[in-house]
Amino acid sequence: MPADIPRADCIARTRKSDLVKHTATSVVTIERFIIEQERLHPEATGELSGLLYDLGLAEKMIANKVRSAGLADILGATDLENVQGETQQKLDVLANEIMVKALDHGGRLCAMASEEEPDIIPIPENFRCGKYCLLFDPLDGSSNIDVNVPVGTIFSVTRKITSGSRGEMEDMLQAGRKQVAAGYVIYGSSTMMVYTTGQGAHGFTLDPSLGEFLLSHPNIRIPAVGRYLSVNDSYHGQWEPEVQALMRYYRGQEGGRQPMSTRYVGSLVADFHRNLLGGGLFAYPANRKNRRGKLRLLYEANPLAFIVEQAGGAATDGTQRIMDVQPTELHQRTPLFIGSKNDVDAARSTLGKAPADASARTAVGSVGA
Ligand code: AHM
Ligand code: MG
Repeated sequence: MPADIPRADCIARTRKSDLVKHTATSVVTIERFIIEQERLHPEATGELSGLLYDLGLAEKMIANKVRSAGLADILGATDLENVQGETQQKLDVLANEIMVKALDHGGRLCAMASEEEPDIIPIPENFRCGKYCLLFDPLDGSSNIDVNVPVGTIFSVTRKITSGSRGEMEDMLQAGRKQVAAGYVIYGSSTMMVYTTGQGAHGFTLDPSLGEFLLSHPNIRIPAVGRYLSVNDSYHGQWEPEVQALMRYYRGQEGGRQPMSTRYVGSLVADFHRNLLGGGLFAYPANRKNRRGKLRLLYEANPLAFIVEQAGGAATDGTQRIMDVQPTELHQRTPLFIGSKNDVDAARSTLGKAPADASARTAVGSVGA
């Protein structure tokens, strides 16, 4: 077995029947996995698979840039132009450009939207339009780059619903439950991609020697009760009393819950990824200054909600399942409580009434209960 390939028997929270069958002469690449999943749908045209490959390429390109970020700064310090004579750009702008250029010409998309751009990104007139829409945050947590903390890319794919030849705003403003695929990449100590097309959430680790994402975490399942609480406590004084009470519950100060351990990287992808694998809750509540919180519904909350639900978890804004929220604006913000199901249910039963996911039947862990 090549040294960098994760060993199947080391993978946590994977059922025995899902163990990855990498051998010295055969590996499960993301491409092979996508093809095998596509075979389960005889009606599939291959367009979504093609889109997922293109995303994988864009993400490998971004991973390269992120890895040399410190170096680029050193080189850039003496001369703010790169070798091609272009002005050096901030990494989040670069990541945005990489995504757009990798995905605008494949004939699979009708339009894109990015956290980095104010309006819809049209497909250039000289390229064919496809049936999917792509929404993304090209480099989440980019304020952490200077201190070498993991950052990530998050993406969401929906179907075109308008009848015109190009994508329109209506195509972008679809509720999260309409997503056909979603994923994220974490540029951490290794680069990992986790994605779903609605048939479970699966993780792939980039093998740098092969330049390929290899299946390392099939069928991820998030524990129902979390170990970790990820929240920025500095907003405590600005939270409503119900949110303050909810945090006391998570910390075991009231309501009889086993106290959670606080872990907050300040990079959503990194916090979410840890909680997905180990069990936990990420919370970015509304506060008195930001009545809708900070995170973006379309680029951050929806795709991560799709993944977490596929892994057995849940996501709510406090009153509504995230994937049921009808977006009205491209850059709409939302409060977010996402992760282990029982802990998300506690947020819902404390802050609102509606179930956090379609299958939620029981109100678990209401504060003070
Ligand atoms: P960004 O998309 O501009 O990077 O902002 C989102 C980031 C998340 O990654 C992170 O969870 C959050 O902002 C941190 O915000 P705060 O510093 O208010 O805790
Ligand atoms: Mg972001």
